[in-house]
Amino acid sequence: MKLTPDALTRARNIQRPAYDRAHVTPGIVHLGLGNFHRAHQAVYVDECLAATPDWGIRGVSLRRPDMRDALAPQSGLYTLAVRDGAGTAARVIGSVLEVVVAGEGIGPVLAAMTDPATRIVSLTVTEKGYCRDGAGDLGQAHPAVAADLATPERPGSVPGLLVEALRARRAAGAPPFTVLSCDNLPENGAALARVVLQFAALRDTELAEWITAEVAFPSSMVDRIVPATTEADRAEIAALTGLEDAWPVVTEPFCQWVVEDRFPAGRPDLAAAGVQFVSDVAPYEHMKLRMLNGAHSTLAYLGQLRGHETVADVMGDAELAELVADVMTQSAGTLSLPQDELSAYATRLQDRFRNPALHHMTAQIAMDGSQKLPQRLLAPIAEAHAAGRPWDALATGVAGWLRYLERFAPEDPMADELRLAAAKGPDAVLDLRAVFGDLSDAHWFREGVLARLPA
Ligand code: CS2
Repeated sequence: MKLTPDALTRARNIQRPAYDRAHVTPGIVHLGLGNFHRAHQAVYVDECLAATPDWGIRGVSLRRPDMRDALAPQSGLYTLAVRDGAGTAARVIGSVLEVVVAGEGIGPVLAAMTDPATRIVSLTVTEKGYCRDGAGDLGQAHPAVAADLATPERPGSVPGLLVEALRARRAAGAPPFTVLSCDNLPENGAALARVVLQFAALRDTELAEWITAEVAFPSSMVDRIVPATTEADRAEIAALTGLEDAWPVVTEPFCQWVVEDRFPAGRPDLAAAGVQFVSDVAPYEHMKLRMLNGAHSTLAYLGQLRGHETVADVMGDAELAELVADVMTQSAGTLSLPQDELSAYATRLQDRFRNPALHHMTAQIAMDGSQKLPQRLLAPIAEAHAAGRPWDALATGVAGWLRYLERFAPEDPMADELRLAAAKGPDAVLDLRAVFGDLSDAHWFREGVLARLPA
């Protein structure tokens, strides 16, 4: 039986939406409708729809049609399978109402974003979607940005798309939406505002001023480990529920969302669904990016080099498990939160990494290293060094990346440059200022990293 609203009524072992989907109307447009969004923000929104049904989600796939093709015959429904050593709990999420594909024509995407009912545009477009240069400014040489500056009414980049939608809303006299970044970047709201405002200023300075004055870009820290879905997942979930889902999503029990409470256009009651609203997200973002993601990147590269397929496999390698713990301790040393809280966080993270049922692939985390390393490992290295604290475990992670680049073909927006540099040797990779910034010139840094290159 294929998953459809009708079939759902006959399924077993499954939790169903606690509201009537017929009454749900869209209030959010989400850019980058991938597995992460479906296991995270869409679940929190699902919790809110019984009380406030006017916050349904219209999802946007930026390029590929495969998510739309999977979800459209299911009326947007999909299975969330939460897995740990004790088993799998299945739940059907109903908050995604439809999916549109930007690559097939930007018209429907802009129509959704300019609909006055849309009060939040949220994003999971990954680090590279922000089109930043090494200093965090809009990369004007970025091909998608250059194309959008030439034909701004048909945008293909994320900054171009947000600016065009905001321009159209302003022209129509409609209030703006709130722009909610859910990507793994420090101060992600401010990072996004910066590229959006720079793009807007290149188009029209008055528009840039209006965006500065009227549009809120709250920051948020998102956390849930979400592996890519496999054929084995599809089969296991069909066997459990009796429903064939074209694209279920598997995740861990842990889930966290810390959000800066700045939503002038309103928001669903996400606090009731467990979201933490705070005035400053930065301490949480730094903690998560350095302790979780920094350890993740380290174990991904070292794990790949030793032939470990999954995060749990790496945690079963005593030497690497110790390195992971050291990365967490050394990055915790750079953070301002109480150290006992941070050590409890580290213990919990290591338990999450050991989840035997998740099959989180090291190859998945190894992607896009050039975009990830600066905030995950390089910033804490610079700070630890300046404070005279240890940073050798963090340097081992960077060294792991250098070795990985020599032996694997990286999936990375800088793949060509990385391949060329890696062919010349690790020193040439360390010369890439777009990744390393001023650390490229720091003798202590180069020496510390090169001394830790794995065999
Ligand atoms: C991972 C993250 O792929 C990666 O780079 O480090 O996706 C990680 O699983 C999430 O940030 C966890 O919240």
